[in-house]
This record gives sequence, structure tokens and C-alpha cells, in this order.
Amino acid sequence: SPSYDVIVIGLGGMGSAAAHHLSARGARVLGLERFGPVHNRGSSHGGSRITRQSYFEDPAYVPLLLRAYELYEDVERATGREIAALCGGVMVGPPASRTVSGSLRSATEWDLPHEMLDAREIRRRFPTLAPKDDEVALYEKKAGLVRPENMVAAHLQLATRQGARLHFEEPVLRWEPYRYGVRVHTCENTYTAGQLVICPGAWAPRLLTDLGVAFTIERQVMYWFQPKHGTRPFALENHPVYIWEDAEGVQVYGFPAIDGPDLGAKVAFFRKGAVCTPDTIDRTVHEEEIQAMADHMSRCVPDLPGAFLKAATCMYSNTPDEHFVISRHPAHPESVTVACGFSGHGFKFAPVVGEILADLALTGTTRHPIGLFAPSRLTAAPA
Ligand code: PYC
Repeated sequence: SPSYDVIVIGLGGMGSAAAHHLSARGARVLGLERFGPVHNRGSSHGGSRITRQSYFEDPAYVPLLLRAYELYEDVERATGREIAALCGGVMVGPPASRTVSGSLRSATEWDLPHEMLDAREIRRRFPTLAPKDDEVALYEKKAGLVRPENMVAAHLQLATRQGARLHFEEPVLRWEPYRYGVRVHTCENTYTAGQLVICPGAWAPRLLTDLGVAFTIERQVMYWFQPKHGTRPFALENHPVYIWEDAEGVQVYGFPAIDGPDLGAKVAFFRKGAVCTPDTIDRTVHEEEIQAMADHMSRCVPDLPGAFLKAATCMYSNTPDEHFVISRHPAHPESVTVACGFSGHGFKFAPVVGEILADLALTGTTRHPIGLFAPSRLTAAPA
């Protein structure tokens, strides 16, 4: 059975980045992916993902974001592909909402450039947005979007250029500790390596049965609408990305019109999906879902929901506290590293996660602060 320094399972957002960083450091890498390159069956497609630094989820993410932004530029320079477009972003909601207060906390703790806007100022600066009088926004000039397909393609391209072997359409059946490393069985072959990096996305419950983390896989829908008065007011140079939390705590997020004249602008609910598995996810988007999205947007971005143009489904892999898991595998700490449970907000971190995974697999440690992502927080027995 062919032998490698490191096998990477999963070549989506995180695994492709890991394959790049590992091979850049000279490791002999095998990447295994159940679908083709840059596919649309997992969690790394749909043309755009938000990126931002004033991170409402927790200030502990900020140093990783600062590094991710540097790496966006490195990948752009190395491949000539557009990775990030920093058009600015607003985090909107009642002042006490998690979206606003959490963003402000991170901005303050890390001294990140930002502005607080009241409802009048939001309307004046961004006329497509219609906040209620008691809603406010944190505006961050450095927020914007990343291009998931371009980023995955770029990381795969770099990994290949650096000598990684990447096998597509080759699902992993199982893996196990073997001698001083691991053995991975696919539908075609068995491979051995000193180190294994598992980036399973929504396949985490299947590939990480002994991790002890209760993942919930969630179906998500992305919608594209034709703005009622044309795409110009939604053009990248005129329009921020936004995350908008209402008084009931429902969050939506959206983008400028970046997907060409026929695709309008994209919007989605942030976490409002049905529980699914990769095998059972309903890929049909139903009329009543489209209507619910259009109704919601007509209250906050009223010019957006003109004609419905297209929808696509993807999956979130949620942990119980919605923080990531990035760690050596507690049951196999010498040879297995995991990155999973990105809970719908991970893609923007892909390049820095790749760097961390290469650190962990090749040296057993990392300079990056990843304490928040230890699986022990989710598996420790109650006192
Ligand atoms: O991570 O910024 C984000 C995000 C917004 C909606 C889904 N994810």
C-alpha cells in the first residue's frame, strides 16, 4: 500500500488549504476527496462567503482573521485568482443583539477600525438598507467577501504544483491507527502515512465516530434575487455585505450583486435549517421557502426581493456551542489531526486553518491561539 508523510481526508475549504500548506513545507501529501475538485455537494460553494474581523462570535477569533487576511493576499499573488473583495460590511440589529454587541466587543478588544451607525446614518450611507429606528450597525471597512470556489481551486492548484497527489472521486471508507501512523481504506485502495489530517465537513459524524462531539448537520439555502430597480445600487462599489439580526434573534446575511448581470444578489438565513445528513439532504428549494425569504427581506432590504432567480443548498456542520474543533485527535494524539464543526462561519478562516493543520501534523503544536477549539470542552464529563 502506497505510503505518504500525511494523508488529508476531504479537499473542500479546509482540506485543500491543508494540502497546500503541508506540501509547501515539503511533506509528501496524499489528498482524498469523495467528489470532484471544487464541487457543490458540501459547504464550500455558492460564489461568496462573508469575511470580517470584528467577530461577534468571540474575540478569540480575531488573531486568526488577521492572519487569514494576509494569506488571502498570498494566495491571490501566487495564483492570480480573486480570493477576497473587501467592499465593507455592516452588522445590523438592536444594540444589545449578539450581532452588534459581539462585533463591538471584538472591535474594542482588538482596537479594530470600525464605526457605529444609528438608523438614520445607515439609511444615508446605504440607501438600500431599511433599518428600524431602534436598530444600529457596526460598520467595518475591511469586511467583505471571499470567493469559495476560487479559494479551493487556488489551494488545490498550489498543492499540485508543490507535488501533492490529489485523488478525486475516491471516498474514504474508514481509517485506523497502523504501526507508527495511520492506514486509510478507500473504495479503491489502502494507503498508509505517518500523519492523518481529517477535514470531513458534513461527513464528520461518519468519519469521526470516536471524537465524542455531537455534530448537527443542517441544511441551508442560498437565494439569488433580481433587485427591483436593477443591480446598480447593489454593485460591489456601492454595497456592503451585511449580517442583520432582528428583535427575535433571526439573522440574515447578504452580498452585493457580484455574480453577473443575470444572477442579482445573494441572501440567506444564517442558521435556520432542517437537520439532515449528506445522504438525506433535500436539494429541492420549495416555493414557501422562497416566499419566506422574500418576505423577510422586504422588511429590511426592500429593493432586493424582485424576481427570484436561483437557489442552492449547502450544509452547516454545527457543534453544540457553534465554535470550531481544531485539534490533535484526543484518542490518537500522535498521528491524527482534525478540523471540523465549522458551524456555518468557517470558510473565511480556510487559509489559516490550513496553516494550523500543517503546524499540528508536522510539529505537534502551533503558534496560533486555538484553545477555544479544543474538543475537550464538548466531551468533558460534567463535574
Ligand atoms: O461567517 O460571516 C459569516 C457568515 C454569515 C452568514 C453565514 N456565515
